[in-house]
Amino acid sequence: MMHKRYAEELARYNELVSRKNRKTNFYNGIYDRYEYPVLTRDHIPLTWRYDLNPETNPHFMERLGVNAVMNSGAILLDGKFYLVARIEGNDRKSFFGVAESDNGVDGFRFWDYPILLPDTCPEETNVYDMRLTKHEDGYIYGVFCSESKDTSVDDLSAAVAAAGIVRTKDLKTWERLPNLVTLHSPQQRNVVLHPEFVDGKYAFYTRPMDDFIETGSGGGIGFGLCDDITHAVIDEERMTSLRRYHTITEAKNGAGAVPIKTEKGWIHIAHGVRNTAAGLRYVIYAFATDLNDPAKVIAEPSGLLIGPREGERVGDVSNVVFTNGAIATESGEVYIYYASSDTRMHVAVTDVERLMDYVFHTPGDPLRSVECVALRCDLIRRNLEFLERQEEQKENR
Ligand code: M1P
Repeated sequence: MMHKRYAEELARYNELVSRKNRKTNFYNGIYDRYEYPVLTRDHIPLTWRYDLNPETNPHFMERLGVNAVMNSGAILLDGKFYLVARIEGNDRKSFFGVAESDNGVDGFRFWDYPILLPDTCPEETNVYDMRLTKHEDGYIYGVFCSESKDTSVDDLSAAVAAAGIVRTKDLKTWERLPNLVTLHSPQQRNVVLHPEFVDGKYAFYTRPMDDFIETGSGGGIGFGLCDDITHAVIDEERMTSLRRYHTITEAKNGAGAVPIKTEKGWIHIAHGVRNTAAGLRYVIYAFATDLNDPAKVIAEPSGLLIGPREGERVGDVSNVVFTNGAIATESGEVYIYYASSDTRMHVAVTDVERLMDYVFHTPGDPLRSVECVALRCDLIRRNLEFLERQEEQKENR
């Protein structure tokens, strides 16, 4: 006999995972937002949380609760949309689970089991934020943060972040490779594998850090090459998109989705962090790098592409939007998956044409208020002149 509450909870779960999503009336011409998150903690199957046997769980209690579903890698395989989500248990440990949808905006359902990674790293305590790269070598790589306790200092919270690497062909069987070694950066998070070889080598976007939270001397998003992905070692890290004073990247930034190849350059969707009286504020921004030299920034629009809005502002870590996955389809649609406030997953949908227009034609940040307002006055003047010309033409007709 099932517990009487099971049918009720199952009905609620089924209703949630079959709910249709729809565009909101948010408008900026760049992307569409969707009304409902694509994944939340309530999308986690009941079998992952409850013991369904009334003999061992007479009160139908959650035995292994889930606190949040967030920062997800994304990939399109055989026409289906897959998210490898970061699932955080009530115990604060994160792990990965594959959720699948036919259309990328709703209907995401987790597979029967989460991913059980090969346990090759005994000191590793936590794993999160996997980026999925379909590499030209034929593998799908997952690069994620592998976090361990920092035993070199007498501080219970001190941790070390490194980039863990796994690879697969089907998202089912995962081979764990040794963690990335960056010879000149003590810590790494937000590492992304570039999908193509560069000068015959594997290329990674890195985020050099002196410390677990503070990037310290790390000047922004780095880029490094390595010969052998099965023992990935990066010596030199070149800088790509930089942190800058009084911008959205002042405190730190980090690569997000695997860059999207376009005819004019690689488009990167990343995150930038600034400090506020209420703590760190995370937003999503975009930039482009050269097709032949993916470390060289060739366009960087000013400011944020996606900021936390309305309910997105509130969660476990409020005032955060964060991306580590986007999908560009063959027909040119782009699905940007982002988490809000380290709590739930959303999608913003655009296309390559609009993204390119945004990245290559939005003015860069002049870095000073007086120049920003001059830029805006110039836009207003051109608009007023344009409107005047339209009026004149109407009168002359
Ligand atoms: O809490 C916000 C984000 O903080 C970290 O990002 P960063 O390394 O740039 O500080 C990550 O741990 C990320 O998971 C988290 O969403």
